[in-house]
Amino acid sequence: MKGAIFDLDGVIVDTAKYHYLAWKELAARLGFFFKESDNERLKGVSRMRSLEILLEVGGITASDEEKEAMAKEKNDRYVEMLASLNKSELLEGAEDYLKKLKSEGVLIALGSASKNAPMILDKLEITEYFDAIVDGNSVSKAKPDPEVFLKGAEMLGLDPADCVVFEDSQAGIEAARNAGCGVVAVDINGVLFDADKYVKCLKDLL
Ligand code: B16
Ligand code: MG
Repeated sequence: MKGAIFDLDGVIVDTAKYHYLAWKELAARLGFFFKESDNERLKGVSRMRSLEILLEVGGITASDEEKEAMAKEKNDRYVEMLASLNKSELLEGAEDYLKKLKSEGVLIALGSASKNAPMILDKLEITEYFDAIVDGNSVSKAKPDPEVFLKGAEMLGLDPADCVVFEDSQAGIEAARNAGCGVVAVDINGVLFDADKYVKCLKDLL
């Protein structure tokens, strides 16, 4: 491993709980209850695609303009909820593992679908560990398309085959495979497959 490419939500921090609360509020305003089990379908998925899934669950149709407004409403609320996000919410072992890789000379990139990723890294005070950041602002094709990880490897100046991706979503694992990277699944619930290695959290790698 010359390069390590990390997904954000579910690997470094659990932002999924805030995504869920913000989507649930939007659903309530639209007149339906959005279940936590349905929220599983939104993990690793882009903001717009997440909204489409939510509307499908609620049986609601909306114009593109209305969808833009709804996505903004949800994101404004989500960002508000992240106002007090800090280091204490880093998942177990995340910072120590980043430190370990740095000390071993491994290059580090972020490969996330989130457009809020740079702000989240700043709040967690871990931006300094990253040699490259690929997020929802810089990719056009969602996982399982390999774009996010190919770009990450390219920004690190490495061959994808020399990079290992750390992912908590099945679409992300497939994206890593499609990119030709190695892949470690961060799999709390034991539901992921097709990875090279499985851990519950990054602490297991220390
Ligand atoms: P945003 P990841 C993903 O992060 C989340 O898992 C997913 O639930 C979210 O919809 C997506 O980011 C977009 O996030 O609305 O902040 O742009 O797992 O790819 O780090
Ligand atoms: Mg994730």
